Amino acid sequence: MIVIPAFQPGAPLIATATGLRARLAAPLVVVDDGSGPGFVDVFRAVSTLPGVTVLAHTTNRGKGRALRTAMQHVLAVHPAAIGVVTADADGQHAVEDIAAVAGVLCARPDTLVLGSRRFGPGVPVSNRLGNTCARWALRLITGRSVSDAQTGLRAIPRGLLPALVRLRGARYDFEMEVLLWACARRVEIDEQPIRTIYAGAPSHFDPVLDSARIVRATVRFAVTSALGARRAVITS
Ligand SMILES: Nc1nc2c(ncn2[C@@H]2O[C@H](COP(=O)(O)OP(=O)(O)O)[C@@H](O)[C@H]2O)c(=O)[nH]1
Ligand SMILES: [Mg+2]
Repeated sequence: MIVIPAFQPGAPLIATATGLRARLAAPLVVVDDGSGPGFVDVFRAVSTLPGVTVLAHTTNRGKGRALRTAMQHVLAVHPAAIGVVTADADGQHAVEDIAAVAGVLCARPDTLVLGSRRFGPGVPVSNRLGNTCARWALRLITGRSVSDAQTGLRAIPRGLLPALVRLRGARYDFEMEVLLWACARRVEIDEQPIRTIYAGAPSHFDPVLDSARIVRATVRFAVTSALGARRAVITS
C-alpha cells in the first residue's frame, strides 16, 4: 500500500499518482486533509485512476493525522498488506525511489525503510539544521543513528501500524515520534539513498510552530521512556 497525505496539492500529485499506478501493483491511498474547494479537481483526477482511494478530512488536521487515517484504513480494509509506504504530495519523491523503498519492504517485511536524502547544497539551510537536531535527539534518547530523521518517504511494516496509530503527534511531529518509537523498540532500520527534488512547491512547514511541536513530542517521548524505565527498575 502506498499512502500520500496531501494538503492543497498541485499537479505534481497527479503526476506522482499516475506514475505510481503505472509502475507498481500496490494500491494507493491519498488523504485530502481539508484542502478546500479549490483543490477538488486535483483529487477528482487522482480518484479516477484505477487502484486509488481518496480519503478526506473535512478540515485540515495535519500530516500526522492524515497518515494515521490512512494507516487505520489499511488495517481495517487491507489486512493482507505487508505495510505502508508513505510519500509526499508535492513531487518531492521520484516514482523510482518510492518503488525502490517499497521493494526493500517486500524483501524484508519487518524492516522500517527510510528513503534518505543527501543534504547537498540544493537543500534549504533550515531543513538541514532541523534534520541535524532531530538526528542528535534520536541518538541521545535511543542510542541509534539515522542519516535522515525527517524524510517523508518511508516503508513501514504492517506489524508496527497498530502501535503507530495510537501515537499523538498530529503534524510533522508524528514522523519524529514514529522514528523514536521504532528506534527505542530496536526495530531494524534500513536506509535507501534517494534523490531530493525541491521543485519550488511552497512548504507547509512552519519553522517556529512545527519545530516547537517536534521538540515537544521528543521531550514527551524521552520523559515517558525514562519514567517507564524507572518504574521497571522499582518493580523488578
Ligand atoms: N495531510 C497533510 N499533509 C501535509 C500537511 N502539510 C504537509 N503535508 C504533506 O507533507 C509533505 C511535506 O510537506 P512540505 O510542506 O512539502 O514540507 P517540506 O517538504 O519539508 O518543506 C507534503 O507533500 C504533503 O504531502 C497537512 O497539513 N496535512
Ligand atoms: Mg516539500
